[in-house]
Amino acid sequence: MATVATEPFEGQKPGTSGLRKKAKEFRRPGYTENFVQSIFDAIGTADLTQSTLVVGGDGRYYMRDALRIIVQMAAANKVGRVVVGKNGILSTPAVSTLIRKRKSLGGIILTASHNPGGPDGDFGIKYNTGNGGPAPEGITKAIFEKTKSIKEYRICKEVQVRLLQKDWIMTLYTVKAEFDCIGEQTFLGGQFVLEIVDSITDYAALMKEIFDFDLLRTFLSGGKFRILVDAMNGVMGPYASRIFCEELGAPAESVIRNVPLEDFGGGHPDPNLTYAADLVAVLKKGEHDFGAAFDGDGDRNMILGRGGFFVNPSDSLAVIAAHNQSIPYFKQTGMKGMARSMPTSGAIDRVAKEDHFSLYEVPTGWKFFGNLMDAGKLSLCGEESFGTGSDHVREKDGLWAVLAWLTILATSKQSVEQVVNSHWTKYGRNFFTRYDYEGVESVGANEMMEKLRTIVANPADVIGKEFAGKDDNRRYTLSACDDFRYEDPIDKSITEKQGVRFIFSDGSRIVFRLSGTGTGGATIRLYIDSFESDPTRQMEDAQVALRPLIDIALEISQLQKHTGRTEPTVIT
Ligand code: G16
Repeated sequence: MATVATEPFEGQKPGTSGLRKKAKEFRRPGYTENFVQSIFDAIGTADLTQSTLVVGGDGRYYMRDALRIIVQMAAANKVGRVVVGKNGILSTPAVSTLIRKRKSLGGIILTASHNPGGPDGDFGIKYNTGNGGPAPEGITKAIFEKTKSIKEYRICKEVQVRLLQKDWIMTLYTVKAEFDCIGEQTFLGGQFVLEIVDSITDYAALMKEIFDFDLLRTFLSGGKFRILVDAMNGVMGPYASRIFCEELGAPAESVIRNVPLEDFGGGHPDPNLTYAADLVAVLKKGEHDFGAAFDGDGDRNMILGRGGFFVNPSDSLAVIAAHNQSIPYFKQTGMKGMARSMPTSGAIDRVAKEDHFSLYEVPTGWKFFGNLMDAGKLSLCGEESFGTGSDHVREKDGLWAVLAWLTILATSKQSVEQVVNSHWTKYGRNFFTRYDYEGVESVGANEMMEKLRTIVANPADVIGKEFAGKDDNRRYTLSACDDFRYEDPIDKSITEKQGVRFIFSDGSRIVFRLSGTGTGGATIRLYIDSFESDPTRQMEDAQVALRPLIDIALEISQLQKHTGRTEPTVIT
């Protein structure tokens, strides 16, 4: 057991979802150790000997080393038991499942989610609390404070972790009878237990409680309804193969890129139209009825229909909300309430209003849903950033979203496109788009945000002003603007500066914020949401329908002047 002297590293500040940096940064001697010790120091519980900590990640480069360090530091910090997925592999929703099932103190997730991996890619460490969800702001702030004054960390190198073999990922996924290292190993005279569990079993069991697997098996087996699921060489390959193919009978070729790779095969494991373009291209051939993709750690999802019909994540959430009673879990537990992040379109608001459910609007970040769920006020929520989930865990859950969609398709007997079109006919359509400008110089991006904040700080100067796009005669009158501020309805904590909003008299919204998950420069996100009740215009392309508001957003922000960018990196 050693206490090692150290000095603080600058900038160990958790962002939207944990600390994300280049893997190279985490590999600096002491960098990972400092952050992990700061987590233990911030937890502040004097006696951890009766506590369980769950640790796992998406298999990206550096995960094995980080896992070894965390296990050895947990032992040195007197944690009683650490539960690890086999060879470290656990999807983010699977970590949440295990934390809750084991009534753990919390968990540490090793992922940078949708960010690229490999030696030049990104890595991340996130602490989740005992409810299974990402640590709330109060705790992440406390962790950051500890990183600024850390003087020593504790590590116990006697704890040798046997699961770290050469070719560790291949060993896990190519050997069939692979559970030989599953079980408990005891160290330090019985004071520390390392328990290796199958990465999938508990998660799959939870899915079986939520959904009607008999219904889904009849729907998928025999390949009558053809699905294609792209795991993007992230953590989800084994989960998707086990659940869609082994459990539900879809043909083995229904899951592609299903081997987790340290560098995601050189790809960008972000399920959107740009980074999952290959899947979209295959769906366009019209040979499949349904397509889906997951991100690196399995909490995000993208839904496609026959011919590559794209379901915007905000619409996906609203559709699941409208069909919630076709999902056995919601039938049993009741729909306690719905929520979305602020930039997410108002599509779900219309379902909540029409069907009389409470609707909450929180800042970007899954951590903001946790308190509402714990208080029994929230069952279903989602974000425009391809995140959808429910209170079955405290993370967004990509595979859950796909099973929800398959349930809707199996019960409604409609195609994806028909389900979405009928939804728009009933509730109206919220056109939505997001423009991402990735890797922008931080100086220009910050300048732009400051200018926007100055505008909204003096609303009287702009409210009532009329705006129009370049080539369009539609006029939009500004009715409100602000920098989104959130008061948590449960613990009353305040979170400020969560996105600059311009709201027009017809309800259309333009929102600007900087991403809190990137690692290189800044990423500007521009979100546009506009409701269309006229059925003759609802089938229009979102980019065409929103063109005037996009022009207005670029004009108000002077984005090109501040960043030099004429085009976004990703359009959703
Ligand atoms: C994380 C959070 C999400 C958030 C997303 C994007 O997702 O869990 O709640 O919407 O980041 O955040 P930003 O716009 O700040 O980049 P993930 O999948 O990256 O963990």
